[in-house]
Amino acid sequence: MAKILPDVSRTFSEYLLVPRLTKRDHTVSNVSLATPVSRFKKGDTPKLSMNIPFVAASMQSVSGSNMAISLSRKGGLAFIFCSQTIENQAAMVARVKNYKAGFVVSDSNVRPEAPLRDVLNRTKATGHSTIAVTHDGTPHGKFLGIITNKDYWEFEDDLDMPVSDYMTPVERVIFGKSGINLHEANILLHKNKKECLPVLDAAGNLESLVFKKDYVDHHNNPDELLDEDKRLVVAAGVNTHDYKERVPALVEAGVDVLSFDSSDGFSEFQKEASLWVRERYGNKVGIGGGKIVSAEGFRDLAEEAQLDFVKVGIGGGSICITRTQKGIGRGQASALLDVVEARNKYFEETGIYVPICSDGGLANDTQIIVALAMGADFVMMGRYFAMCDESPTPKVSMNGRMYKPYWGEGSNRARNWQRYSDNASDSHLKFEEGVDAYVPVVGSLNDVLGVTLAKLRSTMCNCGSITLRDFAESALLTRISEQSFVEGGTGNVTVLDNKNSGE
Ligand code: MZP
Repeated sequence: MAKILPDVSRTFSEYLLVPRLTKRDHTVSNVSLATPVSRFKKGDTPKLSMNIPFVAASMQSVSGSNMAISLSRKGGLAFIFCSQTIENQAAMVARVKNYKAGFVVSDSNVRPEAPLRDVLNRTKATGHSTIAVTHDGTPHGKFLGIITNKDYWEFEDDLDMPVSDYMTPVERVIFGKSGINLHEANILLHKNKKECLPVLDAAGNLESLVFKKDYVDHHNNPDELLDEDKRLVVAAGVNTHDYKERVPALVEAGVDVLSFDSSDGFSEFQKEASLWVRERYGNKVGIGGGKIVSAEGFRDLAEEAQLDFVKVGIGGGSICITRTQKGIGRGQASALLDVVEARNKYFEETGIYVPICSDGGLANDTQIIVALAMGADFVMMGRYFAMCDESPTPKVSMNGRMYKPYWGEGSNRARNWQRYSDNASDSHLKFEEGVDAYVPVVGSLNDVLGVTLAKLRSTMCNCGSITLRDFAESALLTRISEQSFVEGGTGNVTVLDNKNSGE
């Protein structure tokens, strides 16, 4: 006979945090938001951690390479979407990986005989104001000089004249020799008051460029997630259909962590796929998966599938209609609490900690904070990031406001990519699990994330904790009635600007 779980399915908005003793050292500047991504043994350090507990969903309208670069620079990760060809996804991964290595392969180069106009056009097209001059215009040709937008005036100089008339020739360029390390390169830039340092091999060929702006950027992004070679950490979504071809291509492109993207991850398909990746790559790449909503599902993915992290949540996503279409799912708070309990039990029994990601359905900053208090090591969000400038979609003006398109991976719009690839296996699709929608534009990731992180840090201090682990272990939550929910908004006042009225 069918069993019925004892409690109803609950959501995050049904809970409030009760403050605990704030001690003197519980200040926002002391808060660390570092959190594990890969499983680890008690006492060990996880192979992969993030500096903030946020990841962007593997969705076409959320996680392209721009989002991946921006979020990794803030200390989180965006899972580059897998609903595209393997080649395109691998190229996006490679773009993030090559974004900034300190030593950048010069991708804007000209020959000395080229007209000045070429430099101008290239600068306009790429935004790069510094262009290397090599004998053949290639990134590793013989280095002959450098030209920047300070060397010419667009409306004064003759744009048909050769670049060699305007460039700073190699004899007058400060350069580093092959083998120089990043610290030494930055010292040279600083001492000589330069913006860009070419690095040349013994034969005078261009190897790479080092920019002052990257050094400054790094200092402005102290939480940046970097690998051992000082390249950005990059994540990607994968599926259980073409993983034998897709995963090798992504690994080749430099991916650090993968996540199986499936609306229901409690399956033998995911187990098989995960074990295949593990057998082939060991711990070289992290592997997450899901989604599940029960202790039983967690145990299967943690123990049998050996996943690094497990995603929790079915049907809560803002664009998701799985619950109404198929009748499966569970309230996100109930699912998370159940899975966290199972994870803690697993940790006690085995000494292995498996991070948990609460995926989807977070409607505001408060719900993010409650999810972390309930024991999620990090949260995955789609809508939140889709609204930012860095998501891959164009801005659209509607009724005087700016919006961006946002659609589910289970919508026909997302699934249609296969029509344009070799694999048209979904062309028989009969029903959708996601909708096609719009979300308001909220601005840059930097600003949006800045506000959320400030609220999170402040709440953690109210709750007497300065690490996420302590926050989850000591959190005291209360369920709220409809009346107390209303009490939480403004009361009996006329609000001038109702943005923060709680309504
Ligand atoms: P949200 O942050 O927009 O509420 O939810 C994002 C999450 O919804 C994703 O991480 C993914 O797990 C889930 N998702 C994506 N597409 C669909 C769909 O089409 C979906 N049903 O449920």
